Amino acid sequence: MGAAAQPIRLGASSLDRLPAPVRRPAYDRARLNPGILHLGVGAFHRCHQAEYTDDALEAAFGPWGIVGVNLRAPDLGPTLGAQGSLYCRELRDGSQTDRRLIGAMVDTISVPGEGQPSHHETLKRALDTASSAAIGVVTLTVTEKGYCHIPATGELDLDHPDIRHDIANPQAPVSVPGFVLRMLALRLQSGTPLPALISCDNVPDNGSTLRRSVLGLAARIDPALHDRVAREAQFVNTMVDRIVPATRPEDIAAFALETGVEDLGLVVGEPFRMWVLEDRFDGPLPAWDRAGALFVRDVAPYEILKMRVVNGIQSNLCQLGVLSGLEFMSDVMAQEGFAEFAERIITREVVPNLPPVPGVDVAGYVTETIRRLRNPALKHRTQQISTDGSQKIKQRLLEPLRAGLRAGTPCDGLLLGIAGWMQYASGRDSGGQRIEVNDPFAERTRAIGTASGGDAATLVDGMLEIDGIFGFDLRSDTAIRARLADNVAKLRKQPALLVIRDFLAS
Ligand code: CS2
Repeated sequence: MGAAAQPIRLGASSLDRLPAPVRRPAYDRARLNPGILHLGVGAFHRCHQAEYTDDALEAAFGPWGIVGVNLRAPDLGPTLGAQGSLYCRELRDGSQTDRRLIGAMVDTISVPGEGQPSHHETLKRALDTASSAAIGVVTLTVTEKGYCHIPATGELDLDHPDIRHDIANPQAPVSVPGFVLRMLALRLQSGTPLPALISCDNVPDNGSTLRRSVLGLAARIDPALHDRVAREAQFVNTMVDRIVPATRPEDIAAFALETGVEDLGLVVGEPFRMWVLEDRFDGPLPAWDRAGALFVRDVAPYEILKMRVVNGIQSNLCQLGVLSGLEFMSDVMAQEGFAEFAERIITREVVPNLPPVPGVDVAGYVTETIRRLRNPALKHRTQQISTDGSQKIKQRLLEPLRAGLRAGTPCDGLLLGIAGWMQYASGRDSGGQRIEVNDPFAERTRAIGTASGGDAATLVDGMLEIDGIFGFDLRSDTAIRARLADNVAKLRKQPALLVIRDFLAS
């Protein structure tokens, strides 16, 4: 192949064209049978649980191939489907790159939206697979909003259009809780053992939240089914961690240029990874423990640590980054002031109120987190992290704030991050220019922004009235309202970077 030759598409027949430094699975993929069904095949799953599963298969081979199911876009057909479910993951740290072919995924099913051709057949295929005895594990990364819960309370949102749909049509669900419930119903009907239900989203008590959503729906559909699911289904809480930005066309192009192979399923992440699972499922699981996953009795301390430190910094700074016109998280962290601000909030405002985390040196964890977020090779868009902020800020910013208020520790940096979210969610940057807000609450928050007519206190009051995000406590705290309004006013007067520098100087 000459230098200008077209790259060949990744797939089973082109594997010998992948250059040797791209590591391949050490097990025989031809012998791999499906055993895991994963809901929500995005970049994160492919770079996290699928890699752990590949490691587990190498350590102790078993029937743990992954069938990836998407109930929402993207359609995996043109990417993974056309590649026999093969793809590579690339880890980047500064100038270091490590590439590996992941073999654990064996099939994908993408269900087109309701009303689209083949919706019914594909949904049936997904449900048949999910309820077959071969599948012993169901993992999920469906994003926070996939649970259809009310962020402030964790309860199923019965007004959610997809939930309303599934109450009326339980046999043809469109929501994630509806799909899981239908799968459980089919298994219970046919006497097929129930799989482990393992949520891998950044949702507080993710497994329990899934359980609440599934049971909330079951209660509306069939009380007897509700009782059986409540008694028999095992929902596992987990903490997951690895930064995996959305893959960009530039990443795919660079991979093709350097390897001669085009991989439309490529994912790019950081070397760091962590997975902590609640040790509560009594059936067989892949040997994820041999891949470094930790099985513990109580995941909560790990989850709180991760959500308040790693995600806490991301969600504090991403909106301030968008307001400052900074595209990537690493650009934000490279600006003088931002990284120091992050470290200061975490050490003074968050760490003092964390529960003890067994086996983790929290100070070292914070230093490592700052290093990870500075990694210039990761192109993690501030807009991507800001997406669905309404579903994220409770666990990342509001809970640490509440803990700080209870303990009497400082919380000025947290308040600045929350004010940043409010300004961002209003749909205008500091200079009054329109910004894109991609969030289930966007219509409401933009309307609050417009109605406030530029008055910071009115904006803050309007936002705090959204009890689905903020609950009821903060709106009655006049001091907090005033401090938030002061921060919003500052963010409107000057660039976020200057506000942060003032903060650091104070
Ligand atoms: C990010 C996370 O977009 C986001 O919400 O905060 O995806 C984050 O990168 C991961 O949780 C890191 O483990």
